[in-house]
Amino acid sequence: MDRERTWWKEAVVYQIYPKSFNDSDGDGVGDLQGVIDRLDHVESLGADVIWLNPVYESPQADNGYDISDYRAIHEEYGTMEDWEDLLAEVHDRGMRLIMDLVVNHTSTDHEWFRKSREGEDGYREYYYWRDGDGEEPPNNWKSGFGGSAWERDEEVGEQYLHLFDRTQADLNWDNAEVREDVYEMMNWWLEKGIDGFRMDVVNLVSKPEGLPDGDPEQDWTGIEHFANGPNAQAYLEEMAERTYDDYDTMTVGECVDVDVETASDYVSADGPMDMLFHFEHMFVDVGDRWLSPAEWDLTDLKAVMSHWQTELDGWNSLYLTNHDQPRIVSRFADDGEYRRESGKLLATLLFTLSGTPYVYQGQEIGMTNYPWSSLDELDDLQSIGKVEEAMEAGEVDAFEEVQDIVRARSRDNARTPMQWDESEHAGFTDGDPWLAVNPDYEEVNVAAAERDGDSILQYYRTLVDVRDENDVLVYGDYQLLIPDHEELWAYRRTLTTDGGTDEVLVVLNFDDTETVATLDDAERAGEVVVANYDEVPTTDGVLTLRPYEARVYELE
Ligand code: TEU
Repeated sequence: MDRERTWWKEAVVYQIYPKSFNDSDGDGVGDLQGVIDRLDHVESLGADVIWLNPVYESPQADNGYDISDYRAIHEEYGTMEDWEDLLAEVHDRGMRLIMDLVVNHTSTDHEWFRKSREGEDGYREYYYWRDGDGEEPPNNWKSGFGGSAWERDEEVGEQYLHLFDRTQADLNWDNAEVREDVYEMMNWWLEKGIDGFRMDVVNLVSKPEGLPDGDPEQDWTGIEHFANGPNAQAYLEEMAERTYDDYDTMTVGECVDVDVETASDYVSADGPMDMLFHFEHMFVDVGDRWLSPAEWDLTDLKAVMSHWQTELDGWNSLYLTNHDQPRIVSRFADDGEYRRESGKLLATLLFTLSGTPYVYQGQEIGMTNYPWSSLDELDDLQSIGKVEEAMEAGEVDAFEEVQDIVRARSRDNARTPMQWDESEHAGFTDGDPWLAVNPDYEEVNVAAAERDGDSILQYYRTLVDVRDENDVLVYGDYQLLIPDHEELWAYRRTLTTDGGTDEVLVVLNFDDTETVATLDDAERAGEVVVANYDEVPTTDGVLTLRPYEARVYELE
């Protein structure tokens, strides 16, 4: 483990999805002034860095991940002045701000794509245009949102590649002009004083010569070709050299279909990124297709996370959800009777593993998945695309048939408006919210959590302090214990410095029943550092944990 002390290793990152965070002008859509108005909440949590999802000019087909102008702010979110005020307010509070960098693709409304369609000098090669065979696509690659990854443009008479929505055309990074324009744009934002980037699907930017067909058995056909392509490492290294390497920044790359070995090339000490988001733990409950659910076992989740804890040559990012994933209490624990204990249990996991923890808005109050009951209620291109694809294939006749899967898996679960209080629309807006507010908002909201000294929110604040005060939780080695236990996740963290060796034991019960285990380490269990139940009984090696109980002990 690379123990060199660095601010972003000791940081806690709070992720804000501006469209759903807080609406200041009553148009039902969150905005930048709304973020500024709620910075006290973020600061009070003890967050050090804010990751802002895309706020750039965009037709909003994919809620901002379809950018039409990288140097302008989306009108519904406010103005560049509002953004500059936000940056100043964040810095005045001693926090940092990282922006979302979306350069694998642009919106088809972007000037580059318009010039490319018109074949303006040199712009045609900014994207992937191919003849294809009449109506047939040039290859069998699929879009991550369902359907073919190719769209025919009748006027151009050719097809263009889009690994996501047809309004998100993939940039041709093999074209040095494209890379130059991207680096210039990044330096423009760095000069404005941002503290880094979260980089969207950044390991997809290099596509192999000839764009060969993919294995049709793959749910995302072609991924073995367009993920970690032939020049991905080289382009990321060039990007780092030409932009953020000259600044005191933090970079985290979203990398689909990456394993520990490839990831180590990207984030090792001399790699082009500080950390990355992998998806291996995000697929423990996903079958071979998006629409096919799979029962998940704790032993699988433990195995995946422990592998990254011990085998990554670099620094881990720690996340259990974000704007693309379901709510964690609903997914990994219990969002009913034990929602409070579950929220705290998962927080304990996130703050006691080695790496930088990311908290997604609403996670700190234990927000839950939404009971979607029709396709019309949904906004997320991926959920809608996957259901429509199955309907077109005749696999699904009615929404009811896939309702449970959509309720469990839809990205919209993470995008329902933030729940601030018990007032109408959960205090998110005085207008009509762009997406439905979760009906549990009268119970699950920030105001109620503030009034309740034993709330999940208060527990997050405690964990932030505990992590600040215990370097072993940041820089310590990780050792999984009882790997085959199906209800308990137990591990030891160990840090040896000149001042001696610190050890802590973390024990987490992922079951809704009392669970007993014998742990040698528990014989050395000393002071309780933090726990999500009051009265923690002493132990002589035999541990009896209550439903969704979490305990962190100092080891003597
Ligand atoms: O997501 C990439 C991506 O592949 C995820 O949407 C993935 O499909 C999902 O996590 C389910 O497993 C990024 C952004 O985070 C996402 O919001 C965008 O829609 C997408 O890229 C295109 O920019």
